[in-house]
Amino acid sequence: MTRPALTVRSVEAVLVLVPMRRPLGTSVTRITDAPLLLLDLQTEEGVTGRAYLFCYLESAGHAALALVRDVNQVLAGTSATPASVRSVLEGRFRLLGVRGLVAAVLAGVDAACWDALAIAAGLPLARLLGADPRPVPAYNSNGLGLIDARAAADEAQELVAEGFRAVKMRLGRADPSEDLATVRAVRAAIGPDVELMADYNQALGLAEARDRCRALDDEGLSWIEEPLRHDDYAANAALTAELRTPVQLGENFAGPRAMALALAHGASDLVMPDLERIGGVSGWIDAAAQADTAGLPLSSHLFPEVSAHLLAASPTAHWLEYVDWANPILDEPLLITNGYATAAERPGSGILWDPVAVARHRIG
Ligand code: SMN
Ligand code: MG
Repeated sequence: MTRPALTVRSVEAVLVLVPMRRPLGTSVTRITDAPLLLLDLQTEEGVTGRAYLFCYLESAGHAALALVRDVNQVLAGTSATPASVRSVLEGRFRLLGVRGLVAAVLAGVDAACWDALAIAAGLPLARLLGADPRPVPAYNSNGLGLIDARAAADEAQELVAEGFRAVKMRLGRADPSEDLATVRAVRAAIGPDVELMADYNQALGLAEARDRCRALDDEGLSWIEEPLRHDDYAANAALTAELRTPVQLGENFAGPRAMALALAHGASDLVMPDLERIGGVSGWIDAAAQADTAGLPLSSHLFPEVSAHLLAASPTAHWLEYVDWANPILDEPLLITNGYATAAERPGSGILWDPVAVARHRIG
């Protein structure tokens, strides 16, 4: 039998609740603190791979923490390659179903495995994936929730002043004219040269989306994100065909097969998979190949530290979504320079915890 290069010793997790610098009000919920599950995959060889999950709700963080205990039980002593880890974990969770939170935990463990592999190889993750780390354009997504037009205009200026050439705002107010007025106020505040993205977080039905998105079609938005429920690919395709503004979908692609189905429907002009929902680094590699084959621009969702490596290695890389939510517990947060994110040059994905900050924010 071939000996594995790395063997899993343990997989451990810590749950932290990190206050966000700018609370994020979306069309469905308002988030003020980020529940992050910090994963450490230790190997017998002394290399530790790290990754974190964004759990959306504190309760989901505690549930994910419990799932990691099962992960640890079945992985200890097995090969730390992503393919082997996936096959062991898919077996463990098959009867429960590899979906939702279970799939997210598997994606996090996959990302931690890739981190360990890259550290063991002495390479930044982007190089392990066959690419040079290179600057990727980033938009500032830290805020611009559902706040009133004047506050949004001020906040948009602050987001640009943090060193970005693009920002994303949330839409989906009960009154469409308030959305339109806020888009115009933000545009007036940032000027014509800063790109502006808008995200409905699935707030609309098709008939309403037709009216509301058409009314925004001349506002110069770089994209309209998730106007409809994410998995009604036929409805998304109909809307995409009608609008001049590109439609963006992807943070809810539940693995590469869901993305393939969306692409087969022509559901959007642009795609933005999420590391935790697309299946970790392994899932992203599949997604990046699909976007390349289909000729679709590919952006990232959250997880800017790992996404900077992944986009550097993605042929149709478009925008990196920048959020600073993990910064308080990271030892060396991702650097943004002149609106570009550059993946860390140190081996791995560059994720290191700040132990003092982790202890301060730990809730599980
Ligand atoms: C979003 C992501 C995570 C939490 C709240 C809102 C949003 C985005 O959909 O794309 O940033
Ligand atoms: Mg979104």
